[in-house]
Amino acid sequence: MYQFPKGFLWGAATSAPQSEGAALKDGKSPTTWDKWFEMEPELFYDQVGPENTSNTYELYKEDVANMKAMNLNSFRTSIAWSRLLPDGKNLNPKAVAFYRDYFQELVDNGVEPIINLFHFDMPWWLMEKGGWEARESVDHFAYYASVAFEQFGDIVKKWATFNEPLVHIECGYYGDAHWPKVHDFKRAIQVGYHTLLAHAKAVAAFRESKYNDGQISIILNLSPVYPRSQEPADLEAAKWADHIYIRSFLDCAVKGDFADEFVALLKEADLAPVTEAGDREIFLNNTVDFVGCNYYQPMRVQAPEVAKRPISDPHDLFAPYDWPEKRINPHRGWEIYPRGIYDIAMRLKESYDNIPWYISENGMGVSEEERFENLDGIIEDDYRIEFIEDHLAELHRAIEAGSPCFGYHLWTFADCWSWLNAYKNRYGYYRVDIKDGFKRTPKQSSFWMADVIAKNGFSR
Ligand code: BGP
Repeated sequence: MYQFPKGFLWGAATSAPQSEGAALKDGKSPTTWDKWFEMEPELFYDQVGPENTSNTYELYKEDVANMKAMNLNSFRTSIAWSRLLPDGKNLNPKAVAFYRDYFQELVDNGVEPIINLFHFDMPWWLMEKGGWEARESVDHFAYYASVAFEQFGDIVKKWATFNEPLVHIECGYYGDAHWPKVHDFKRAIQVGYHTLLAHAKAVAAFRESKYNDGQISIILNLSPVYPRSQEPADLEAAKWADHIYIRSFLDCAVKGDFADEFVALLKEADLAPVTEAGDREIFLNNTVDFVGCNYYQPMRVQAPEVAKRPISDPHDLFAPYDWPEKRINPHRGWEIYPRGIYDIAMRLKESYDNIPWYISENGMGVSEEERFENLDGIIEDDYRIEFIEDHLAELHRAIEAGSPCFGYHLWTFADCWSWLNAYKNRYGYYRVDIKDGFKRTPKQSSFWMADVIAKNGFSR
């Protein structure tokens, strides 16, 4: 029997831009996603855009009732910045009413809300001023954060500032999957620096807010790095992947500082960001109370074929190599490696001073999932149950070994829209039929998970 600690948080996660719909309704101003879809709809799978996400804006009460039926005791979503403050300054009363009602509904049904402030959804008005590249974004974000704490802090006691800021930077500043799709690692570093400063200033705003009796965190994609071999060149590549993808944000958010070695590398490579006097104190004085860890797959790293110094694109570290043990989810192309969850759990315990943390995302995306529908109209997602069991078993092992993990959230509760992939890959405990008024139907995994939660564990 895999028995989990008393009070363990069982839940699921989504985000405002991926689930709310109503992208331009009731005063919300456009984000980069809304504008990008307007400009290049053909880039989005089946040309389904952000206005068509799962309509939680209207259906949240039904979702919360379903969460209750599934025994979930926690749930993460985000606030849409451009809904709450459409022009960055003035409060949208309809947004306040919506979020207050949504969050209260969760609490009233025994589902603890964990509310995140930024999930890749940059307001367009701010993007036009340079987005995260412009230092002024930092103060705009800190203001937005202070308004959110003020408006919802009586209901919400667990907060996050950013979801996977590194993914946003990787895909938008040295990749093509997020706006503004530029390829410039130096600019990416500056964007990362401003994001971290915005995070730290939001933490400061939280500490100063009148409802500071809660806790605040950051949600990071933490994929453990495994070198191809113990050869010095592969170990060197793994070290830099680890600095860039794990330590840069984690060290700063938890310890309030960057690794000296990382700072030296950036300087040597002429990649160091522009900073201002006083920034260091802001980082040092505003560390998080807990960490959210999104874990999907590990990072397999090897030395680039041609050693490049300085690193101009970290993707060079992921040169294709067929790892013998690789098990791939054929739908999403991502590796399935449950052991990675144990390794990152122990790393958080050992290198981050026992910081409390939880799995804020883990999950398996499957395309054309209606293939697995049975005669009763239920999707038999045994592959998802197996995926969750395998990861929970490894997580349990880490908890037994002392890692202070307090929860497990699946991505996602009800199938949601996913950026350029739109509804291609489904992740939810609930199916959402986008052609039938976003109708929700439980999948097999939701019944299985309801039982796991009731027993606070499972046996296999
Ligand atoms: C994470 C994001 C989510 C979600 C998830 C699944 O990186 O935080 O927003 O999208 O991945 O990935 P995808 O939808 O790309 O398959």
